[in-house]
Amino acid sequence: MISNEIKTKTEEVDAIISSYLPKEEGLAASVADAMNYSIRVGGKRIRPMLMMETYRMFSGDADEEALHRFMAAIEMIHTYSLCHDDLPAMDDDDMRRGMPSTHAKYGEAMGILAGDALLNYAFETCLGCEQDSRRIIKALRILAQKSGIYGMIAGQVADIESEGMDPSEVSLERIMFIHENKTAAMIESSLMVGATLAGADDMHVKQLESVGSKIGLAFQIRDDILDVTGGDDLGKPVGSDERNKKATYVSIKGLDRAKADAAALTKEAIEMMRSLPGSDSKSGTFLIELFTNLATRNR
Ligand code: GRG
Repeated sequence: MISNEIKTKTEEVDAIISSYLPKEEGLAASVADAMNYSIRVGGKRIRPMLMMETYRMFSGDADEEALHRFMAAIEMIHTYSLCHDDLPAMDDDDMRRGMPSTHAKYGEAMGILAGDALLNYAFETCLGCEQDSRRIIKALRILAQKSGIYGMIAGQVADIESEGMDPSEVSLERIMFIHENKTAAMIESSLMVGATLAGADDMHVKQLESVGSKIGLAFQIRDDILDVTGGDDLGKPVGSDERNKKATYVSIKGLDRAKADAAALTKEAIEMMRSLPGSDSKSGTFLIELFTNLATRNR
């Protein structure tokens, strides 16, 4: 059953991430503590899991050191974005992953610094790799671009700027831009970095970018749906988008259409995956099942 496989792989991913976390010692002990809390407090570990399985689908060689470092790095970048998103200047959320958010536990200054430190430490972790290859440079470029101002940050900026708008004036096009950048860019990056480290050719990496875009969009639509319908153990309050008068994919298109669109995007992504080498391998099969699971998840 996929849920058992996900559980086993989450434990594997957790062990890998843990092995790259900073030591809580010396002058930076307090920030390292806040960084480690933010990561260890929970999370589905979807991005490193997607990276690991894509790497294996493309038959990455046995030396997985680079892969492990990039897996830890993508979770650090994702976690930094959550730390900063929860700050009073942004979403001002006191709960994240079912526990006090970083700024709620450590104070605002440390919430900012832990996020900054996680972002920097992500790249330090990748650059600590023994190997020094072209694949690593390419993977670093993808990771930096997809999390930067032409990726995740662009989505966050557009989202913040929408807050001052009347929700009825926020177009679907704008919502799609936000989702494509804020959410899908990091999912794209996970698949693209996994394949790049395994030595996949550029054409296949490009195809994975489209797969990630569709899966990322479906993942975010599901997030918007769960904000309305609730789910199991979400770790955050339900109905926050409506309370904050936030236009979402669901508020524009309605619940039924949103569900149908998430299913259609997932189907398209799966069809695209099936045309890639290794898609019938163990990892390819797992990824295809995971895509469906993500678009129908309850947390
Ligand atoms: C502050 C630069 C900056 C960016 C923030 C990621 C983000 C951008 C904001 C968080 C809020 C949000 C709903 C983002 C959309 C992406 C998303 C669904 C994030 C949550 O990802 P999950 O469900 O979280 O994988 P876990 O906790 O499981 O890791």
